[in-house]
Amino acid sequence: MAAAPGRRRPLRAPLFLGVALFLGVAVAVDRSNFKTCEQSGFCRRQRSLQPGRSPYRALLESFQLGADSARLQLVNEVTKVPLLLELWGLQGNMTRIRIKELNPLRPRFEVPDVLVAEPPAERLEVSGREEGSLELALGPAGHRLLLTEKPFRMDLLQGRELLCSVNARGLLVFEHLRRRRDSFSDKVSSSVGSLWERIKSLFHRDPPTEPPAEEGAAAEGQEEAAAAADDAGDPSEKPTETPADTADEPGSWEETFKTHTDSKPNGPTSVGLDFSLPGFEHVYGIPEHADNLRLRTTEGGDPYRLYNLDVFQYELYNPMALYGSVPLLWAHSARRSLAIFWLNAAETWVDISSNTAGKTLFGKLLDYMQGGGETPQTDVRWMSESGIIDVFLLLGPSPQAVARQYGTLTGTQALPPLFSLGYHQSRWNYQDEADVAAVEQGFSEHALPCDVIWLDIEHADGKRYFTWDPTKFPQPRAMLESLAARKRKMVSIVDPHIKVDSGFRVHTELRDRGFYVKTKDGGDYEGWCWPGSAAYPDFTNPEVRDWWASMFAYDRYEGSTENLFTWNDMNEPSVFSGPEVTMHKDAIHHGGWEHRDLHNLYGLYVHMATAEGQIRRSGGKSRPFVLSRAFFAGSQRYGAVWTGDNSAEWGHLRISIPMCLSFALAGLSFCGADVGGFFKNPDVELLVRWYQAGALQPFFRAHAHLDTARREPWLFGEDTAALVGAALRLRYALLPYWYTAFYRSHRSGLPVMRPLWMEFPEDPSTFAVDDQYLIDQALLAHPVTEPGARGVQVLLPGQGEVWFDVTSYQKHVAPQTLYVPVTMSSIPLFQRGGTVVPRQDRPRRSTECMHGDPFTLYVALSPQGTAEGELFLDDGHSFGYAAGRFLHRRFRFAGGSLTASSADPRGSFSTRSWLERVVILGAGKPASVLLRPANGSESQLEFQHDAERSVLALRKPGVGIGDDWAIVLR
Ligand code: NBV
Repeated sequence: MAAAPGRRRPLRAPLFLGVALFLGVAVAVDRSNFKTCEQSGFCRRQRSLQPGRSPYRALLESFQLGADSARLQLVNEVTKVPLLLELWGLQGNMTRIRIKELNPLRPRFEVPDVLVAEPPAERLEVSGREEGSLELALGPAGHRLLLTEKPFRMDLLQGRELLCSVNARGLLVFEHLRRRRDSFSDKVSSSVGSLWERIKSLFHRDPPTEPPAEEGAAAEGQEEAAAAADDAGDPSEKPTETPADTADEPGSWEETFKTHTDSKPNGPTSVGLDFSLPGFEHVYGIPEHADNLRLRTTEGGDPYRLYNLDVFQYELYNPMALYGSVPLLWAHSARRSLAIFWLNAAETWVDISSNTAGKTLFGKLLDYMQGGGETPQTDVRWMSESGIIDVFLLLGPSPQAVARQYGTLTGTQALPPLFSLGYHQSRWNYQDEADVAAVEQGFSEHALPCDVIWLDIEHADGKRYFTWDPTKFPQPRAMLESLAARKRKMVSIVDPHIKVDSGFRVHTELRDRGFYVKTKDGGDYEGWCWPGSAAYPDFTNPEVRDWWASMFAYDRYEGSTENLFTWNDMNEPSVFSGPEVTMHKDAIHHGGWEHRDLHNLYGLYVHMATAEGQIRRSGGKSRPFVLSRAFFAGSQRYGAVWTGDNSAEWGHLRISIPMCLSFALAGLSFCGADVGGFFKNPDVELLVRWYQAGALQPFFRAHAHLDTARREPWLFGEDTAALVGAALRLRYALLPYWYTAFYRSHRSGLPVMRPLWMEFPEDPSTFAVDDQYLIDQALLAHPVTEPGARGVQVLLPGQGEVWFDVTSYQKHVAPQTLYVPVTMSSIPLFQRGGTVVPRQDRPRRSTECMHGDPFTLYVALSPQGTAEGELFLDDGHSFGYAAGRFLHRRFRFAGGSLTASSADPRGSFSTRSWLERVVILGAGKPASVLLRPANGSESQLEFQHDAERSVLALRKPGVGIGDDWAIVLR
């Protein structure tokens, strides 16, 4: 079935025509639509400053020690503008550094609503003082912060080990707020026009050939600069009018990109800072980029950009910004992990450099032989357009500790409703109610499990979200009820751009209440998007979020029912007519903040308000499911995210793994990529491989562009349907494990999908792997992502460990790189020896149908003959678990016995589910097997032993899944 011709409305703006014209044609991203660092005024300004010449000095005499924080002033010796530095040693091994203007002309934006609470602090103590430096002891982990006066620098140490230096390269930049000089003073000051050139010549030099930061040289430069500044009068009297930094550069007070002019009424406001990480060669994180898991150095190219953008047909392996941003960067070495969380929601660029970049292993070896060589070091430089500097150093030391630390700051992954871990069938668009019914029936007829059918923008009446197209979807409630009768759900799209139409109630209410984002001139901000002219609710305003949430009440979103959930797309926000396809930076939000200050937060707020709406419509009882395209730090608290508009290409299938892994490192565990690829038509091989890979990723949804051919799994013949069916059934069988993994992530902050190095942190061979990963701790996935593959090379890590092939039960000794031959039905997946994986092996139509089904435990023995695992169980949809209505079971195998006990005695939940089978991998043949229920009499269990594969299968223990028992092998 192809898309019905002529059903798209004619687009009104020429830009729309352009968009529409290239919709069907697969071309790569039009890079000219998006800024390079050079085209982004503040990035260019900051990047032109060379290392080693910091004008900042710490005024040690201003140091004050408070109850739990320390503060002191920094002064820019050129501009004389003072900054306030605040320091905290936070509980749980974190340090917070905040730098703002001491006396700003106006308040500067500080990111709200991202931290879940003010993180509790440890007591600080001054542990040393010398001429020109001061040392602070931070909390019980033995961390010390050494503050150097001139140039200002901070070194964070643990014992004798230097973990991180701040401003060691002298790249602290704080463009203070100032008044724009009028044309008269411009003329007067033209005599000092050359001042800027003089100062620039001091600070914008070619990189020094000698290592920088010799105090003398730097101080000399600063003195020269200060003297030059003094020529222009005493700048400290009127700091905000001092032209003595980059304020006069072109683009500082107005910036034009393509046809768009940014009025920049506040002038230059950017902030930047560098962090040196000795001992670290591997850095990760800062999603979203379509790049490798391990970040690359950015010298000679653009920095990684964090600016939520709707990038049409994004390219792979580059640092361009995409739909979401999380300013969290991880560093990992065999010795430890740490992370830098840069809490700033403005446009941000991140430069990465390294002293080992480009060096071969041989080169490094040569260095070592010639006397040790340099300690490897990575330098990271953050640059943001506005706001303040607010940085958290998460000091690990283990990867798990870093993940936990980030979770305590920004919250953990929301526990998804169980159905949302099932399979989702989407396309742009299912045409009408009959189409939805046919798709639903297709899944039933082909015995393919599916939990959710999705409706894209065409379902609404003229892209008026919260409504239904009266011709195509005249009976939404009946449609939803018939899905509910089949135990399936639906998701409808609700985008944040609202059609400007005086006959549309959603619009008129928002307009009348003054709830839209405003232009710089005070009118409602309007832009072009799918509905034509559209306005954008100001989600940064809590009242607007409250109103939006109220829109999901069953009587306000007419036709909605409790099995209807939500998809927020285009929430970067996407504005077809705006600069870089987004909102003008000088648009005004609640509180008078410019869009510039908080751009990267907009999508998070949309997600937050929508999730809140779903909770509210249920009277606070049900867990929401909301998928969002844009995100920021903390978005994990509101639901799922996906990697946007990918393409039906092998490269896009491959990159879905490192993309979701880097999301996971940034706290966003519920990640997926459009299965099959959004643009273009996948061939059958790619489609099948994508289903197999998608079945092993957290959010599992097939989705496709409007102009692609239909691709429901049964349209490609029986063989394909069978292959897809097998992948779907594997997913469903493993749902108890996925659900438990999500619960564990929700509780701990640890990701569900993990890079290998998180579990094998001391093994450098895992550090750059991004074609395989772990699902929680027990399963290692290496999906096939190459066309025509006959085999895959799987790295099985762990000295002295074993792994079991989940399909063949074959045991492999680690560490090794195993060649695994594959056919079209292969989904390479391994269970780690020493773990227990719960499954529900009865194929069903949807998760709801599996409710009460029995469980099988897969016990994979370690070489020591031990294993351990968990199962979390609740009603799958309510917040009851938070009030103790859950079961959290622990299974342990040791000394020939498998025992079941409670992992958390606070929970209780009654279920009819029972234990159907136990499969023990790596077991010898017992003489007999005894079941000893805690409350009941002992009995013998039937078993089968496969000697060749050392697999012992125990039949029907029959105990309740919530019961305590022991199974003893004799
Ligand atoms: O709503 C239409 C699409 C949607 O299908 C896709 O998943 C989103 O990422 N949407 C983007 C807008 C148009 C994309 C060309």
